[in-house]
Amino acid sequence: MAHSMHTCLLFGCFIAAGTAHGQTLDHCGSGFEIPVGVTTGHAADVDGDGVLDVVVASAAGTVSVWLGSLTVSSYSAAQSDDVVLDGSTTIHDIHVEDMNGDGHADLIAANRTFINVALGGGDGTFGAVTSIECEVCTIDLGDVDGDSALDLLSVSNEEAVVFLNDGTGLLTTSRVFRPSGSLFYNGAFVDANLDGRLDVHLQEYETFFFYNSSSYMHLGDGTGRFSGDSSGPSFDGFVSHWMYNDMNDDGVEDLVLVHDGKAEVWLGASAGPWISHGYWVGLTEASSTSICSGFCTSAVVEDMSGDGYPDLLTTAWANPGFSIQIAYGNGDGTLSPGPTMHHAHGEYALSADFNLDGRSDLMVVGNGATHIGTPPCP
Ligand SMILES: [Ca+2]
Ligand SMILES: [Ca+2]
Ligand SMILES: [Ca+2]
Ligand SMILES: [Ca+2]
Repeated sequence: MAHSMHTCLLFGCFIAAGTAHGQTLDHCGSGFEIPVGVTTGHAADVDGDGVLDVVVASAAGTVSVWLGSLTVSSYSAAQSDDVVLDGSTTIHDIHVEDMNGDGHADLIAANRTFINVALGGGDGTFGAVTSIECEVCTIDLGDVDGDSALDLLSVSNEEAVVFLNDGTGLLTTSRVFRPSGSLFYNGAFVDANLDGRLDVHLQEYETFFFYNSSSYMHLGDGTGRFSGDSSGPSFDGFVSHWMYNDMNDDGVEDLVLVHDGKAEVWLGASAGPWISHGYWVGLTEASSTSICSGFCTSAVVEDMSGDGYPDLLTTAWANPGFSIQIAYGNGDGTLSPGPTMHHAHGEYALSADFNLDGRSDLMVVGNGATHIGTPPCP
């Protein structure tokens, strides 16, 4: 196994106890509580000082921005009022990216009725909001037409749409995917055929066929248009998370998906043929690993152990609170069980280096608070 014996997470360390993944908690109970956060959040440097800041979904469907300090001793609200979005419903997806090319981080957030874009002032404040109507859409961002402006993929129960960014952060409709009778639940940008143009891999949940999930690959032509679909891999049950990341360090993006208490990794091929008899054959299943013991409320792929291979961080409902579970990537498309933590919050979790010590820390969001640092002692 490629993991270091001392896998440092949070503001403390998990110290290996005999086995490569047998970590026990060495240090616990410190970190910061931010008194807001309900469903999801994001960590990004929004004021350009080199320290990660925190953007979280507040109650009442607003977004709250908290600035980290260079001393990493506290977080302060960036503005007195939260960012108010169109559609005052639960926010389930937050991204922070530069949408208008001015070098300042902008906010992209989806709630149950709208995708909102708020341009950043570079100081942690976010200004006027523009929005697109979209019912419970999940989001991915990427430049599909080569103009350097990030375009947006939204996937809802009814359709998948790519919106082109006009360069100012305004999104206009480009291409609607809507095969008849389909229910799309997940999608991601990926350059699946390695031609330098982003493609779209959609996952569809079919209740009619015994809760089977199938997938479709749509190849991009580099202008914002996509060719007809090829059937890709199918999965049993409901896929809750659908992500592309290079899991085996070969420079080709691989598919990581979570469904029914399992995480599957499908490795992307480094050369064609991509399509055979109408089927997408550029993905090969590498592993299936138990995770979440039920439904994952969140799943992110990050290198948490510092070995250069992406790991999987998930949260799941426990009673009470949430369980937070790590599965370590072994660099070949397989995952090995890592530590499981318990936390009162934890509807959503991500890892990032908040205190600039070069080690991954944890941020958990849920139950009205955001915790950054070490989880409570077990
Ligand atoms: Ca910007
Ligand atoms: Ca673009
Ligand atoms: Ca492509
Ligand atoms: Ca790969």
